[in-house]
Amino acid sequence: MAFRGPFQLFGLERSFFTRKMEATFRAMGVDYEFRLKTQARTEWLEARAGTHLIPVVLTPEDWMLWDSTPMAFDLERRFPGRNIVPTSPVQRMACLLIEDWVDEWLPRVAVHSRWMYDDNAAAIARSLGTNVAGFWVGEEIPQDKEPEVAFIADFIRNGFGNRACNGLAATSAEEGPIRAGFDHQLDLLAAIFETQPFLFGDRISLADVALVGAFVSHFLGDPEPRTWVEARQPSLVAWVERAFHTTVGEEDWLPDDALNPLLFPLFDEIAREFHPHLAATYSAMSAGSKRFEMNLDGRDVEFMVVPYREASRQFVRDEFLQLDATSEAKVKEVLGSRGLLDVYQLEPLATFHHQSPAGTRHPVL
Ligand SMILES: N[C@@H](CCC(=O)N[C@@H](CS)C(=O)NCC(=O)O)C(=O)O
Repeated sequence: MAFRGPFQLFGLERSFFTRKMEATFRAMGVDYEFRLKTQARTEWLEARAGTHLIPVVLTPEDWMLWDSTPMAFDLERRFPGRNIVPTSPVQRMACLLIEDWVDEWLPRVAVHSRWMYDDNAAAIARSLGTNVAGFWVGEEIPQDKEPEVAFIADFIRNGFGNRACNGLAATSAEEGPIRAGFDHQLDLLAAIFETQPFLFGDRISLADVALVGAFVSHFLGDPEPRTWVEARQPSLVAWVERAFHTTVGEEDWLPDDALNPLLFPLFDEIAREFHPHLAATYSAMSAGSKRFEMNLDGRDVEFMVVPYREASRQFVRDEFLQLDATSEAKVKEVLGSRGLLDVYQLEPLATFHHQSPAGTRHPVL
């Protein structure tokens, strides 16, 4: 690479996707600097990146990028040999299916556990306010900066926190099912990591990295869900610690494109709520709706449409469409036969565009 220098990762310490991107850099052994998206840098960053979302990444060429999945694929092209997306077809598709679930469905647990518990919400709002005011969590804040930290913390908690929970139906009314689902997910993950270091064998993958980001930012970073993990599957604390400190080397994924049989109960879990949710989002977007209701285990639950779901659905779909005939047959046999590809085979929505003035991937108005 002609241009040298670290990638600069702009985000916040308690942000789900900032930590996913950080975990990606770490797993691939790519030189990066974690810089805070402070109030003072916001105008510049948003003008350069064209989005208010975090993280954004300034590349060595001085390009400002956003969106963790395509950025991970960009790193794959830049650093061959350090790849974390499996190259054999079944493992590759399985990795993308799990990554999509982590990115698009675990945020429901993440926002619920963050904002629906008073002590947790207060502590994390303060951490976010601390970062936005220009300080790292744990750093001493000068007395004259205290009002600014408190103001930003209140603003985030009352504005963003409640809105995020309502949109994802992650409110107190859903506490029971969200907790039960998360406990089950922890059980499934712990069972896999008892048999092998990472989801697809000895080598860390993009799906592992997405999980690491979720745990570092929220499930272990937040006091409330941390107690849930510690009570249910404490071995995952050590797994996250190890994975966050792993850089790819010569390790391999399982031979012959095999999947650990323990991944299939995880796929059942992914198909239980997330795939119906993706299908319902697709129908709502097709109808031009901004909200929709879907049935979750007997309950009618209302969600806001998240247009980005269509973007990530198309990323996975495009990977599937690129397979040669032999690979496609194998992927269909192992994953398609279980219905895991159905929602990804729906045609791209004509009204959806990856480029938009809002910079968040939106329907065309
Ligand atoms: N698809 C994006 C998602 C980025 C994202 O949603 N970031 C969250 C923080 S973790 C955010 O900026 N939320 C602010 C908002 O939704 O207004 C990625 O993978 O980077």
